[in-house]
Order: sequence, then C-alpha cells, then structure tokens
Amino acid sequence: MDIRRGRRDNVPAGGRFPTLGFAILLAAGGIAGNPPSALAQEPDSGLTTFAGVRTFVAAPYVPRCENLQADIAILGVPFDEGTWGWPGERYGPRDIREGSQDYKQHDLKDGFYSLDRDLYILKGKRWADCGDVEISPTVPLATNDRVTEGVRRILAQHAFPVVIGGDHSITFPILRAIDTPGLMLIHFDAHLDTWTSAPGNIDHSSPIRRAAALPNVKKIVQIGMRGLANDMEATQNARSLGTRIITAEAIRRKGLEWTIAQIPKSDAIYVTLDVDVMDPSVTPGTGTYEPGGLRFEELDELLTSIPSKGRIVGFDVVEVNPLRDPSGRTGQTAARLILDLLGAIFH
Ligand SMILES: [Mn+2]
Repeated sequence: MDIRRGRRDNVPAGGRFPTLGFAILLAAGGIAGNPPSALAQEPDSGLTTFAGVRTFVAAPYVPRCENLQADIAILGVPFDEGTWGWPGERYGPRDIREGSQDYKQHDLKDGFYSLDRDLYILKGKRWADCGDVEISPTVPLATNDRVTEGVRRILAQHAFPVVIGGDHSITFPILRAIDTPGLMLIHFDAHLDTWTSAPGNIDHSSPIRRAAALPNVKKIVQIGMRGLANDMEATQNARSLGTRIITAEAIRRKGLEWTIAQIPKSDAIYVTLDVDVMDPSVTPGTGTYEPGGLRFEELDELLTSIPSKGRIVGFDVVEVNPLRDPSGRTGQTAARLILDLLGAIFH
C-alpha cells in the first residue's frame, strides 16, 4: 500500500542497511556460534523511515523546549477542541511528524538536497523538536495558555518557532506570544476565519478576528478563500478589520506573480497555514473540504516568495486531520511545505 516507503527501501545505497548485512552474516556464521561481526558495531544510518521514535525529520527531542540551542524549534499542539466539524486534528502533530520521516537525513546539519533547485537547503541549521504542548483535555483556556508559554520559551532562546497543529484556534495563543511590533499576518485558508462567535469563544472559526485585536498585529493578508462555506458575516467582519482578501479564484485568474505582488512588504511577518487552502484531492486529511483549492506547486511558490516581503518571525501549519486520510499524504505534504518554507527563510 505504501509506495513512499517502498521507493526509499529500493534505493541501493551502499552502507545504508547495515542491519541487513548483519542479518546475512548471522545466517551464515551465527549457527556456528561466531561472534557478531564488526558490521554490527556500525551506527544506524538513521535513514530507516520505519524505525525510531518519531520527531520532526528525526530532530533531537528537547522536552519542554528547555535549553534549546537550536535555530529551528518544532512545537506540537495536539488540540481540536476548537473545531466545529470533524474532530481529529489532535492527531495532526503526530501525523506531520510521521509524514516527515521520508525527509530524514544522515545528519540534519547537511541540509536537504533540493533536486528542483539543485542546492542544499537548511545546511548547518540546528534543529529541535520540543514535542507537544501539555494539553488539559476539555479545559481549552489552560491549553491555550501553555501554547503561548511554549512559543515564548522558544523565542526567548532565539530559535525560530514552527508550530504544528491542531485546529486553527491555536493561532491566536501563538500570536499572543509574538510581541514584535508592526506584525503582518499572512493567512492561507479556504475560509476567512473571521466569524463573530459567542463571547469568550476560542473556536477555529474566529482566530483571525481575534488576532486582529492584538495590539502588535498591524496588517492581515488572507489568501486562498473560496466556496460557499464563507458567508456575509465573515466577509463583512474581514472588511471592517481591513484585511486584504485574495481569493483562490483571483489567484487562478490573475496568476501567481500577480498574487505575490499583492502582498505588501513588512518588517515582521507571521504565516498561518490551514491545509484546507489546498485542494481536497491534495490534502484530504482535514476537517472542512472545499473544492477548487490550490495545488501543491501553487502554494509552495506563494509560500517561498514570502521571505522577499520581509522577516518571517514564525509560522504554523494547522488543521491536519489524519482520521480522514489513511493515505498519510496530508501529513507528508504539510511536512514538505514546512521544509520548503524554512528553506526559503534560511536560504
Ligand atoms: Mn482556518
């Protein structure tokens, strides 16, 4: 079933499978009671996609982000208590980590070779996976506070935060932790996420409206909205907040170059990416499908153009729901987008 795994396992790479060699040696000599050969002493190449404890691209696990010493820090938020529709985004972080296993490297400091660009991205970068924020099930405000605290901890140690969700409600507590003034928020999504909601609500249909009220958020650009799930309420709220809306239909009609030109420059940028901005055929593992979404290549080009607009201070990828995608492609696509965007940021 899983072609991805088979592809790598068929690559004849010398020394990549010391355990296989060891097994053969055991079969040949083990019966006679020979001691294990020197091959058994060789360190694991680290490239086995099916072995090992899961962290993002097998980055070192740094519990609670303590003593990070990293350039890039991954923080999981397994939280879906903000969703109106399909639950299951609480399994998003582990699915993105699983999907990232295909991009493991012998040594992360070597970076990742990009065939399309014929160069190594993220060379020399130090990685950490902080694991998941501690969740207080059914006490969402407590969990939200820990999200803010976790991101603050990463920033205080001068690492770049990448938060993997989780439903879209988590973007608000993340933004609370980023006190960079004059922040521009770039929001990729099928939905505006500017609904009014009940007072005190922290749901995933309103994070952009709540983010707009934060004192440091000065500008919001919303990209990829489409379909019939948006309504006049959300649209009017977005208009009164003064967000710049670039619909999926406009992107298709006017092109990527035009779209990139619509994004203003800013000294500080935060990117929030709901995977439902892509077409459901690309990312079926999400809660709210809307036909007519972006293709991977379109989104990838838009994302990797953002560093030309200013300094990105962090980003999140949300709404991955593996319960709707047994193929695992949504988690892997999310992992790939994370690597490509990081590659563009730290070029
Ligand atoms: Mn959203």
